Amino acid sequence: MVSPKLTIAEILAAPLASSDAAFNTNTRNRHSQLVELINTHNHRYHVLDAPIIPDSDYDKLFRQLLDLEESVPQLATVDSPSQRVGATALDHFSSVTHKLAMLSLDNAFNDEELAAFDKRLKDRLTDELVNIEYFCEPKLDGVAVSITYIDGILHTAATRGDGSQGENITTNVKTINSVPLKLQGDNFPYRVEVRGEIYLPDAGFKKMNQAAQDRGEKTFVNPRNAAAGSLRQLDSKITATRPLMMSAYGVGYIEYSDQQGVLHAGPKGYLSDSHSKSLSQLAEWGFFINPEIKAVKGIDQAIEYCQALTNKRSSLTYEIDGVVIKVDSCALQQQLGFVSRAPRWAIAYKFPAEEASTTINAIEWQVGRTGALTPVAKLAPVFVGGVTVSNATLHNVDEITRLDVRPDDTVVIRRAGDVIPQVAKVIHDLRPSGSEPIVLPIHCPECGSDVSRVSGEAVIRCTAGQLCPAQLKEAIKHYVSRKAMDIEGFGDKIIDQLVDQKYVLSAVDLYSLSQSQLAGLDRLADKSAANLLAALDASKSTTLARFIYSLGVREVGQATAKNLANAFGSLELLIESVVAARDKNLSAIERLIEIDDIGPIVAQHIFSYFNNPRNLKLIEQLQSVGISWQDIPINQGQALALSGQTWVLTGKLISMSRDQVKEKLESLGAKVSGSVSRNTHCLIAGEAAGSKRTMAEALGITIIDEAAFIARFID
Ligand code: 9MJ
Repeated sequence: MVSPKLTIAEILAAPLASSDAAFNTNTRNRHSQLVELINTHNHRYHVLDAPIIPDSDYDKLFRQLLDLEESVPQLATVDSPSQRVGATALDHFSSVTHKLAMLSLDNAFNDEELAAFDKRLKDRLTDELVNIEYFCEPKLDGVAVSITYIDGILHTAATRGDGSQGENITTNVKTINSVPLKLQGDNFPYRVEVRGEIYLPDAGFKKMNQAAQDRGEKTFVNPRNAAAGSLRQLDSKITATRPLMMSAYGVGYIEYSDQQGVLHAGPKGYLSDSHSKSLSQLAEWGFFINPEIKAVKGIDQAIEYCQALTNKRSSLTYEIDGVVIKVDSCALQQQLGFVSRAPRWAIAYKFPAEEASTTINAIEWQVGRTGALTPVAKLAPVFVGGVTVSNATLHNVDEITRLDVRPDDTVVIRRAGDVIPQVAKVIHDLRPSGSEPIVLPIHCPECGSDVSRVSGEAVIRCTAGQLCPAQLKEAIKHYVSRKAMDIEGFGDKIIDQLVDQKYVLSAVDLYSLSQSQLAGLDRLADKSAANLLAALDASKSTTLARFIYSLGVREVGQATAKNLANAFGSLELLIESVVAARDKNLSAIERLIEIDDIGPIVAQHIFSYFNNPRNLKLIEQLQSVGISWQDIPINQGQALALSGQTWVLTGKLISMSRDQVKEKLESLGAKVSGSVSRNTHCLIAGEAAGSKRTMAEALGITIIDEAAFIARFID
C-alpha cells in the first residue's frame, strides 16, 4: 500500500478554498490524497479488521471527497471510493458471458466419500503421491461472484448464473467495502478475474432483518437469501445499506500484457504455481481472505480439518455449509482437469443435516455437580448432524414450559457441531391423545432427598449436597479433570465405582485409596492401579488457581479461579476475607466484586462456599494429605513481566503442551486469547500454524516460535 503523504489532521485542517474548486493540479493532488487515505482506512477497517482512526474522521474524509467531486465532477472516476454509495438505479441487469466457465463443485457427505475422492485423484495422477497437498477452506453460504479488474481497476462484477452467463451486478458489488475498487500494488496482470463469495455475516443479517421488521417489511429467512436479495437490487443505493462482505477464494480468466503492450492469455485460472500462493497474492491486492483457510498434507488431515470446522461452525460469525478441499498444486490441477461442470481437483464436503425428527420415549432428570436437576429427553435413536442421538437436553423447567413438551411427543432435534443435542420444537399436531404434562420431581431421583427451587430461578436442585452420590460423582469427576487437578487415568467409570463402593466420600479419600482397592475395580489391572496412585501423587503439587477451580464452587470457572488466585495471592487470605466480612457484618461480596469477572451472584456463591465449615474442613484435609502450591506475592500484579498483554497460541507445539504454555503466560500476567486481533501483543506460532499466523502477519503483530518462547521464559 502506498503511504499517504499528508496526515488526516493536515487534510482536514485545510478546507478547500473556493478558488481550488477548479480542475487544476492542486485539486487533483488533493483528490488523490483523499482517495488514497480513504482506501487505506477502508481496507484496514473492512478487510484487516484493524482500524486506526475513529469512524468520525473517516466520515469527514469521505464527506470531503464527495464535496470535492461535486464541485469537480471529472474527479469522480470509476475507482473513486465515492462509487461505493451506489449509482442511478438500473431497469434491468445486463448479461455477462464468463470468459472461463464458473464451475460448480462435486459433493462429499462423509469421510468415505472424501477418501474415495483422494483415491480417484491418485489413480489419475501420473506421479506416485503418498499425500496430496490439499488446501481447505470454509464453504461460505452466500452468492458466488466473478469480478474482473482491468489495469488494476474494477471493471465488471457478475453473478455465476448458469456457469457460462451471469448477470452484471457491477454497481452493486462496488458498494461492498471489502471489494477493492483498485488493486493495491502494481504487480497485477493486465486483466484478472477474481472469484469469491458475497455473504452477510450473522450480525449484519440480524440488523438488516430488524430494520425491515421495524419498517413493517418482509424479513429474509436466512443470511444467504438476504445476500442474494441485496445483490439483486436494481437500485445500488439500497445494496449500499446492506452490510455485505466478500471473501475471495480463487482466480478465473487472466490476461498479461507484454513489454510491447501485446496481450496474452495467461495459464488459465493460475496466478502462480499453487492455489495457496494465489490467495496470498489476492490478499496483497487488498482482498479479504477467510482466516480459517488451511494447507494440509493428505486426505486424513483434510478430514481432520472438516471435523474441526464442524465443531467450530456454531462459534463462527457467518454461515458456512461445508468445507471446500482443493488440490494446492496448479500443475496437478492442470493434470486433473474437469469433469462435466466441475473440476476434478476440488470437492465440497457438505456438513450433515443438523435437524431430524423423532419421538420422546421418556423424560429423565439428571443430577449435576451442583445438584441441579436437568431434564433430559430419552429419544427413539435418530441420526442427526452425523451421529446417532438418543438423548437431548431440555435445559430446565422454563424450557419445558416454553416448548410445552411431553413424553411420547414427536420432536425436532437439532445438533450444532459438538454442542449437546437440543429439542428445537415439538410437533404438537402429532401429539397422541391422552398424554399428560410433565410432573416436576419433588425428590432427587438419585438419593431421594427433597428438591428445592429458588423463586425466580428456572433450576430445581437436590438439597443433599455431596451426600447425594450423583452430585459426589460429578464433583470428583470435576476435581480430577484436566483443567482442575489433572489426575490422569480417573475415567468416569472408575469414579462411578469408587463412589458406589463407598471408597470415596469426598475428594480427600482419593489420596487414601489402596492398590488393592483400585485393582479390585472392574476392568482395572494391577498396573493401571499403580499408575493411578502415581498420578494422584504427582498431582499434589499444583497451582492456587487450579486448586480453587477444582473445588467446584458454583459459577467459578477456570478464569474466575485465576482471577481469585491473582487477587488474593493465597487461599488463607481469600478465606480470611470471607470470614472477616461475615464477622464484621460487612457486605460479604464487596471485596469480591472488585475482582475482574465477578458479579454479585458469583460473589455470593464464593461467599457461601468459603463460609461453609464442611468445605473449609475439606480444604484443610486436602492440604494435610500434601496438596500444595506456591502462593502468589500480592501486589506483584503491576510488576509482572507480561501484565496487560494479550498473547495467542497457534499451531502444534512440540516440547510443551498448550496448557503448560498458557499457565506460564498467565503466571507472568498475560491474558491468553483464542483469536488474533489488533489487541494481540504476541503470537506463539507452533508447527503448521495457519490462519492465525496469516492474520498476525497482516496486522504486523510480533510472532515467535516455540523455541524462542522457551528460551525467553522457561530456560
Ligand atoms: C465457497 N463457497 O466458500 C469455492 N467456496 O472453488 C470456496 N467456493 C469454489 N471455494 C471453486 N471457498 C469453485 C467454487
